[in-house]
Amino acid sequence: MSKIALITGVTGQDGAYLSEFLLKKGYIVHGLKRRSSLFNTDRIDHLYQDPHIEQRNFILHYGDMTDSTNLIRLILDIQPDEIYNLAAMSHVQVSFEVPEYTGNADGLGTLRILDAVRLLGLSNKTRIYQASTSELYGKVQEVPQSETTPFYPRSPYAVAKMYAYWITVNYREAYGMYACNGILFNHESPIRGETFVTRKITRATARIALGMQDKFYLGNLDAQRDWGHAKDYVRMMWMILQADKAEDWVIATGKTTPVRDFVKFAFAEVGITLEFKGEGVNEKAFVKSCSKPEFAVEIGKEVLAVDPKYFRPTEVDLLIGDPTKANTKLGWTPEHDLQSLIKDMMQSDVKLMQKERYLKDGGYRTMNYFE
Ligand code: NDP
Ligand code: GDR
Repeated sequence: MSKIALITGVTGQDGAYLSEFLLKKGYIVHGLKRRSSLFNTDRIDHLYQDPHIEQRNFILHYGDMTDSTNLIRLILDIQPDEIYNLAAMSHVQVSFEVPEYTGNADGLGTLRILDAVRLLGLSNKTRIYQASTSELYGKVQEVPQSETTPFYPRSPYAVAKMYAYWITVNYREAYGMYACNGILFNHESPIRGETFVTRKITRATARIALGMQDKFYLGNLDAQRDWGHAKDYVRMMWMILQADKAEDWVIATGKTTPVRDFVKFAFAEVGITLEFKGEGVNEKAFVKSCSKPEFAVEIGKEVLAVDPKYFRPTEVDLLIGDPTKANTKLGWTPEHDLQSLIKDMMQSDVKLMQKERYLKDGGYRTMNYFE
């Protein structure tokens, strides 16, 4: 018998990679997607199966983390062996703009899943993975951060995720449910959302290298993050739910890098060396040299400036995780490092931008219905 999984947030970066991973393992995968006025399934379109096929193993349902009755009905119908609760308003800066919604979807949404499983009498059957985050650590208390490091959340997003973390622990302790937190540090990929810093950098770098854009703007270049590859991290989500005992786990690479260096490494992938000048809001990056003729950018050109609008009211300065527990108890080791992650993202974004340029040059790019 195939195992049945329900993934909330199936249309997101992790939802897409996890769907692929579980399908390859022979699971029947159900995904929760939101209704939107435009298609929002780009990342999982290659997995789509016609609803007229009888024996489908990838099935999508409309739903929302703010809608309890919808979640109860779906869990009742699906009777999942495993739930991966990945759905969230996941952008830290945006959470300052929509704090109440973030609390509802990211915090109470987790409670809705846990309580649905309990109310439906599935506590002994359904294992639950909660997408917890290194943002819980927030203001630096100790480094590296491990399962025992105290939390100090620094955004409405992190505060909502803190509720989700503790309600998961509480349902495990109160009702004996198999419910786990994966405290995942930043993980990226070619399908990372375009407004997260890594993807913003790789997209802009590709466009600048191809002569499609002059410069771009970032916020805090000093922030340091422990960046891994999403493919490695979704494998870990599954491993967490296969462990004998429900526990909480830190997943990280154990290395940290400033945003500024990520920029340097991304440009290096297209043969461009950058020089940074100035400090704080006046910091800028210029092209120092260019070794790949196909990406010839003028020497001395300004390609990056700081825009304070991307600064956060409260910032998380330094994240570096200690994955010792996952390494030793679950045998997890990542296949990617930062360099291979950046290479993967850059190759993908260069290809994507080359396609975009080709369509634009051919006059096919404009999709303005009002022209
Ligand atoms: P994404 O932003 O790429 O995906 C989020 C998903 O949640 C999307 O499918 C989105 O739908 C869905 N969603 C948002 N709000 C709701 C809602 N109210 N109801 C139902 N679905 C909703 O995030 P990632 O894939 O990067 O992250 C997955 C999870 O892991 C998130 O919970 C995130 O907070 C957490 N996390 C991520 C880390 C990372 O570095 N990527 C690190 C640690 C934790 P739609 O496509 O329609 O917007
Ligand atoms: P983060 O990721 O907040 O760590 O949350 P993000 O990529 O948004 O920011 C990382 C760091 O880069 C700095 N930064 C910028 N960030 C963005 N988005 N845009 C900019 O222009 C920019 N310039 C500098 C930020 O200030 C920050 O310090 C991600 C999300 O996936 C969360 O859902 C997840 O929980 C955490 O990772 C772990």
